Amino acid sequence: MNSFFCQIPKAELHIHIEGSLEPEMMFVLADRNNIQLPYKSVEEIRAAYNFQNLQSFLDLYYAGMSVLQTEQDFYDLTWAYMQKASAQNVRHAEIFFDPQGHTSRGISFETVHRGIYRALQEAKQQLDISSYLILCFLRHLSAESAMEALEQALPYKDTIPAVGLDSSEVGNPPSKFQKVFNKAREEGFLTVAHAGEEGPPEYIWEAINLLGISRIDHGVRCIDDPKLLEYLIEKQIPLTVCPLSNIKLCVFDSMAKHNIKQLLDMGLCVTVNSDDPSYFGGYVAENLQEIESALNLSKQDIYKLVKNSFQATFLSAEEKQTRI
Ligand code: ES4
Ligand code: ZN
Repeated sequence: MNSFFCQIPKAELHIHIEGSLEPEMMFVLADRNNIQLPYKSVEEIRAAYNFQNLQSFLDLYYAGMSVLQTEQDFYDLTWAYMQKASAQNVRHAEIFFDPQGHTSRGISFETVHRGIYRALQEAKQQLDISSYLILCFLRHLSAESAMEALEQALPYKDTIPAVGLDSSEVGNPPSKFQKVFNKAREEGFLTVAHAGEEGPPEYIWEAINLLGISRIDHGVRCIDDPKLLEYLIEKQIPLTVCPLSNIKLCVFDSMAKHNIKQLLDMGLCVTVNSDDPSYFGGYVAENLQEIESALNLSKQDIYKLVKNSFQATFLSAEEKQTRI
């Protein structure tokens, strides 16, 4: 790893905490909780991470979560990510968690939240990284299930500034969750949504017009809609792009074909993020390094990307200055 990509101060805005579960920790937690994994070694797990599309990844991602059982497990998971983020000079992180992936297995919302949030508080104290939590609704489940997750989050509202939308995109448009997002906004949550990862530009329009989003997660398929491009540029709606994720999930055939440089040159507010770093082979610094070499980015391009990352946070203007 080239130290420049590690040392440059950055914010990370698109990281699923469950997607930072490294195979080594998966074995430790499986042992601790007496869970039998369908793998014999760390190498065997890594070898299984060969995905054809988003769904083939999600199948392993949900299976991997099964080792997360206790508050301590969620703490350990989150603390490990924050240490990694600290080593890469991430100054601020906005972190997704998938409560329905846990409550559906009988783990309480409180257990999940307490473990994650305690690690974030300690990271602020000990590592000087600020963070926000974003509750993601699983879009392959019903709107009623999402509403239930929102209700469960209300007592913790002060510690969860935003809600988002993730999981299987195609066939589960943002419009399916309009009511839930309306309620979330009434309750004071900011909103984001995964859109235009595998799904069409229409899903990005829906996220903007029906869900009132402040940011789009992925959004790379905006390239197919000139009117949408114009709108995203004019309003400077940020895209949280995840280059290694897009290659691993075959959204682009190779990094050389990724459109992030094109979007940047057109004037969109694009940022670089890791998505599910354990599954996709790198944290945010590796993502920056991979696009730099594949797309011939200049130092100016890298500065612009990390500047955008702070611009696109939910921090106030004053807080942004103190983090950079
Ligand atoms: C995800 Cl890459 C991606 N896309 C949609 N949902 C997700 N959940 C975790 N990673
Ligand atoms: Zn994601």
